[in-house]
Amino acid sequence: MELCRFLTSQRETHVGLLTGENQVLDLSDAGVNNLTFLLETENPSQQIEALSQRNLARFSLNQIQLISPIERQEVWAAGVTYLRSKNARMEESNFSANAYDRVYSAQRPEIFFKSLSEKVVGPGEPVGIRKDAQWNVPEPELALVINSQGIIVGYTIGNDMSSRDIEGENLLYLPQAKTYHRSCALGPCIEVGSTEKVARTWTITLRIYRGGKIVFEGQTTVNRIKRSFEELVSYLYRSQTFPHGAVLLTGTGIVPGNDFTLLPDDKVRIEVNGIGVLENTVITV
Ligand code: DO4
Ligand code: MG
Repeated sequence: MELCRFLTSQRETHVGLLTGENQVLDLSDAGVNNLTFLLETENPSQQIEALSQRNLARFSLNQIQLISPIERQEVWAAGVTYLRSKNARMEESNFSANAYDRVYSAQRPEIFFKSLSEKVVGPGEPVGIRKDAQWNVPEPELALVINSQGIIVGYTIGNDMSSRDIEGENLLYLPQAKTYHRSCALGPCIEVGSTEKVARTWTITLRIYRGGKIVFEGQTTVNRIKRSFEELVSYLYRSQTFPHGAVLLTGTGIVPGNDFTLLPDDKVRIEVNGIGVLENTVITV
């Protein structure tokens, strides 16, 4: 079940359910104006299933605009959870190579703050590359959607945009490499009702287009994530509170070769076969 947020032609924000026929069932027609409220209920799948049986307004996708599927959730990110990420980062940084090597097998995972919800970019909106960075990449990641109790209630697609030269120069620059204007995209919807076992069968595919042609293509599977989702969430929620819930990006397993950098106007297309497609164009910020 794919929960989404969208703008109507009157620019009103509604909560919806994507249907298989390129349509959105308007859950706000049943009085649901808040997606977090649904995710905080005892059994979100059951609630959504009951709502989907009602005779509610429907829109076709070309009548509405999908927006970022979160409300007031903070966005955090786990790092170096795939072997590919550890190796790529050890290559980009002589200075910090040892840190990546150690955190990959350490008991405590790397978790860092990524974005406030109001700064998250939704489907179709531009993502940013920093004007003071020379080496920029998208990081296509499965994102866990977690309620205030620390329970995983859904999954979405995340793009953890990153400046490799800034991170590679010194690990203490990580917040500048990771958290800047338009550095986090989420969407197009939240898949509710899938277990971790199911999510681990999903494939993540990244395609980057330049002038209509593919300039990079890569694929990985969620099952290559070294740590369990429960383990990552338990560290995120330790000595911490999230009254509106949180989103946790689970790390990247796809890193383009060291000679690749994003350019303005590139199109980044991330597909997770259990969720959908998140597509954003790159601009300099
Ligand atoms: O250690 C730096 C960031 C790691 C990261 O974002 C990832 O592995 O996806
Ligand atoms: Mg990342």
